[in-house]
Amino acid sequence: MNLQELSSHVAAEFQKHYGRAPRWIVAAPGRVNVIGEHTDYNDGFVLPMAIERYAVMAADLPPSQFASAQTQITIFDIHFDEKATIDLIAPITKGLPKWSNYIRGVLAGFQNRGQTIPALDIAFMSTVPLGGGLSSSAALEVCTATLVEAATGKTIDPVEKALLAQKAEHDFAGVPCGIMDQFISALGREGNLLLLDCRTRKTELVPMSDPSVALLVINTNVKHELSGGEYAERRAQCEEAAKNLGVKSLRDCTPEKLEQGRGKLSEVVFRRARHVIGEIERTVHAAEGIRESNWPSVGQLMYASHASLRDDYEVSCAELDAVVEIAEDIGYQGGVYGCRMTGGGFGGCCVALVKASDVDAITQQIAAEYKAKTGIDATIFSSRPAAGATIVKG
Ligand code: GAF
Repeated sequence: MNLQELSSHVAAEFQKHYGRAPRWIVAAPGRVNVIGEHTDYNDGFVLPMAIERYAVMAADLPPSQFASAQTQITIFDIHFDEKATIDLIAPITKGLPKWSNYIRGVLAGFQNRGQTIPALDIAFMSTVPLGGGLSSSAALEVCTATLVEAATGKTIDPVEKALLAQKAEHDFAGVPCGIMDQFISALGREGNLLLLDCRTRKTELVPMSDPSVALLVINTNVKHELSGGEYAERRAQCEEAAKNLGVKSLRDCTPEKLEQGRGKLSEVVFRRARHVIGEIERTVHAAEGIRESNWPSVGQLMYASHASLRDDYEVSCAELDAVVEIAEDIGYQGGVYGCRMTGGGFGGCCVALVKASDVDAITQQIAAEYKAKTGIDATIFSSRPAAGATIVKG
């Protein structure tokens, strides 16, 4: 479903559920990170792209005759046929159902800015796969923030909006994430990747418009869960490395400096730091490679990124490794330039850079060989770089 079709579908569901047409429709995309993994919370670079998979909300003010509805937000989750209500009288806190916390967190962020949030009736649906490492939660957060902007008529700076959404993830979902996912969902531009310097928060668009290449997203359908503790543990190990090496963050460390300081780090922490320092370099080079359409070079950087995430950072899993091995076997001759796991890891998706003319053959081969190796059906799709959050109606 493209965004137009999805928006129409959500509007129709709103009409069915609430008995009238929505006044606003807003959308925010998920993302795939081309390269630059676990670098955002180390002040490094990331290179994500917004994908044509979206969280969409249709909304209206509640009818004025329902007094009780004037102080609450009602959200109807179309896919799961489930309803959540959020009371606006008191400061917003965590609650049930669990998914409503992403929305609660963002609304609380607006409350903290002193913004009055209107009562709303909302219908919601997302085509970003859940637990697939494609930032379904960031899409929901940024979508919520965009709805508040539409309904109040007050827009906020997109960088502040991304930070507000990130704080929701920290405080209401318990994941101490970096800033990549919310940034790309808020600031993505059609036809472009976003090179984000997570230290300065400066962004640079990197056009990805060469019709001869495509990005394939391969979902292992092994669920990833970042609130399990491993993500927080990796983050703490990076902080420990920076502290022991005497730098503000790993962004300030070179491979030489790391080697000199090796004795100050445990073996595991050394490997974590080696990944981050190498990955920051690879990301900058990959952005150059994309600008020059040097696809073989970008592909090699993607393979190197995967090896480092698998061996040094230890956030891959057997299924992600299986996909990358299959892609490597298909190789350049078969149209694959490079492949790597994407996102937080421990399951979720791989991203592959491929020749556009070979997309169908590669998709079929990866699906068949992945099934044979793991017994699991992969879900594979390609996406052009999509735009960030938008107000579709209103
Ligand atoms: C998750 C986090 F939310 C991001 O901030 C980032 O750290 C990513 O994992 C790893 O690169 O998606």
